[in-house]
Amino acid sequence: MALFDKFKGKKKGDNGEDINVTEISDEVLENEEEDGADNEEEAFEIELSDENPELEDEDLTDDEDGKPAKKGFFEKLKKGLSKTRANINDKIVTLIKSNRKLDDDFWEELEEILIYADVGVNTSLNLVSNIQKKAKKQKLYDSSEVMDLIKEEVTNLFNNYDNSINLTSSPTIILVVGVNGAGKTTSIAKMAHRYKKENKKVILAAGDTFRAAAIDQLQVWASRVGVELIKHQEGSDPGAVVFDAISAAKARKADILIIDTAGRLQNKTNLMKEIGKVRNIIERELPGAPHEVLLVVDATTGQNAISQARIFKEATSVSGIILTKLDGTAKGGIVLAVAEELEIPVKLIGIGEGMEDLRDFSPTDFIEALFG
Ligand SMILES: Nc1nc2c(ncn2[C@@H]2O[C@H](COP(=O)(O)OP(=O)(O)OP(=O)(O)O)[C@@H](O)[C@H]2O)c(=O)[nH]1
Ligand SMILES: [Mg+2]
Repeated sequence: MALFDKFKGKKKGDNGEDINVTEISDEVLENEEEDGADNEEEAFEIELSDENPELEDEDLTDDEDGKPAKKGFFEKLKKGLSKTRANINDKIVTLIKSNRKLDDDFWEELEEILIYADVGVNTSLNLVSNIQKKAKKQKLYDSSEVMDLIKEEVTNLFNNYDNSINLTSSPTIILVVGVNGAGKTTSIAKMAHRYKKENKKVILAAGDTFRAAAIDQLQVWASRVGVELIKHQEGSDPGAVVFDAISAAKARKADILIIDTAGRLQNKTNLMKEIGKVRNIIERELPGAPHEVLLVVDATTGQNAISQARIFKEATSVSGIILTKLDGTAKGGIVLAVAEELEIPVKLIGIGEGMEDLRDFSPTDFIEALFG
């Protein structure tokens, strides 16, 4: 069956066709295995988590200005985070109900809940220590009073960051990087879909030339979303693709150029070198660009997501994180660990496979959906 025909099911596209992200990716991932590339270093072997649920049909309708309808918008976020909510909020509520007093056991158990939800050891210990100090200062003795402090401290974790995507330049160049399977290509499709609906002229660049299937996958998305794709053949130089894409973006007065990159090469060193090369070409061709370097990390990989991010951060400066698949994990506490331990703002979060399921990361909404 042609790749294009495999779309079905969940969400109507611009032309009324259905869009389903999973099926295309499965085929592409199978093709990838056939392609070989089996000698990458271990840190870059990412198994797609089988924690990912079969997602149900969703009922998101759009209003006239193309933004997802307000009704249900927050509910969808809450639903996307429901596993994490059950793992963090519900457990804290139970702890509060069973431990009336703020004794050592209470603080230890709170630490355990956070660590278990992948908030990260350091972040969890710091959070609890700060909450404990404040509780003491405010002379709180009853555990029921502690929830507000938890929300306050979690909010503080995000205070130093600007979570918005910088779209002020024209064209804005967004370079998207991350290991294989993290969700780069589908996140790019979701971004393109959204910006197009906001009446922006979007161009995509198929910078993952390592696999023919990667180019095909992005082509399918570009056609579905209705944006132009600049691509070369499999095995061609990604730098040349990027060069052409920037020329096209300038010539066509595009608002946004989003560049896909390989997540899988022969090894990590090659991958980092390639990202560096692509970045140099962007800088040379458009001073001030790239305006965003977004690192896509899969929330279901837990603490591994943090180590991957560190490696990318060393190789190239990263301006923001796209944290995908939060719907597929109970350990969405990773959002807090990313903020605290990487010092890179989370800018977008993936909470499902539908086209509207890539959201701006709003700390307030996130905390409300988690603890509200
Ligand atoms: N449930 C869920 N699945 C997601 C989300 N984001 C991406 N995915 C799925 O993750 C899988 C991999 O996504 P891709 O976009 O192909 O990943 P990639 O980083 O481009 O992978 P490579 O091209 O191999 O480097 C696909 O099945 C996507 O549908 C999300 O937020 N939630
Ligand atoms: Mg891809």
